[in-house]
Amino acid sequence: MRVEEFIPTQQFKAIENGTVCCTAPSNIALVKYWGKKTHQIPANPSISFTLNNCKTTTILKYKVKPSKGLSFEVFLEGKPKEDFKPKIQQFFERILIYAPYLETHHFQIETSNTFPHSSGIASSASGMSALAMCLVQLERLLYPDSDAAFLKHKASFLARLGSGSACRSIEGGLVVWGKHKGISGSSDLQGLKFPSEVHAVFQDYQDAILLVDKGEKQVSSSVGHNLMHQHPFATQRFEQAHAHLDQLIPILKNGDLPSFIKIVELEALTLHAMMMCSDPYFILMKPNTLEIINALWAFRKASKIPVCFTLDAGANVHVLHPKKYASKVNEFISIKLANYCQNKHYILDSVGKGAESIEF
Ligand code: 2P0
Repeated sequence: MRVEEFIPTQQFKAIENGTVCCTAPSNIALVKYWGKKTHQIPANPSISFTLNNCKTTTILKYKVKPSKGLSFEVFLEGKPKEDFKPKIQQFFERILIYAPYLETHHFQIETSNTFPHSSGIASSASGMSALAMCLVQLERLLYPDSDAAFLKHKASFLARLGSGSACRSIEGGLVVWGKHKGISGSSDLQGLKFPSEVHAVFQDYQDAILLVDKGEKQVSSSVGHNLMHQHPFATQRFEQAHAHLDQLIPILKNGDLPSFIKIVELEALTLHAMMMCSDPYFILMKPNTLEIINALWAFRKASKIPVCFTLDAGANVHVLHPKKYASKVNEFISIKLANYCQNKHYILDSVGKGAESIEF
């Protein structure tokens, strides 16, 4: 789709006030998005598993107002959340051309997460995708002729402008974002449900999220993305991401887990290697991140269970494994790996279905 197709051409219906509600999950990238061009265009394609349990629910209340301009309030778990406002203001400004009704209504945004806000789990992916889903639900009412499939594309398109990785949280299962020559329909503008055949083992893959550090990150993802502009290894990295996606396509079809593990772990370590050799350099892993990785490698070697790790832009470790090994892996986590987590906290998650609207 082209950008222009997301700009409404008709006048929207007048609706005085109302409420919509949506829920959207977080996602975990297998091939990472790290580096972007202007207008939230990724420097390379990425692919992720949509999660099931780590979710944001957003209630959006809207009311027509007499004068034009952006006007909104934000609440997290029922309390006013002033520090969320700048990011939402920027989001609304970016999408105003695609959502002109933002200027004619006052909005009350009430959001809550199934995971603790300070857990280090990317709440921007689930938060921005839940908000984008709410906006297209409103759009469905304001433009009653809108097509449901178009609105799903638009939710992902809008979510990307809030936070890049959020565009991968609208659809379920495996989602690709960014143009890739081997994936028909892939686009820099929005996420696409991975269109090729996926082996049964990946349909219900498990992700145990080990909460190594729940504190605020020292370097935000936005700063990290920007550091890829002058990065000495940027070109090679972006080429590597394309190559990894090429290699993953047959692996996702045939369920070749050793090859899957090699790419996923290499992607995680490359992401952090990029951070460690940017200017300025920084480290988001903590000593316990490495303790977990080493313990996991020893467990995999001894048990022959095809379990692997990936990392987000933080110290937490995502332990990925097929469902049939969940009880053995979870036992290992509770006995051994939980000791490396802050307050022994971890979250058991799995591949989920994506964002949904909820009758309110
Ligand atoms: C990803 N991350 O693919 C990568 C891997 C973190 C590490 O996308 O600036 O919050 O809002 O577009 O999406 C985190 O970056 O950045 C991210 P913005 P975002 O999931």
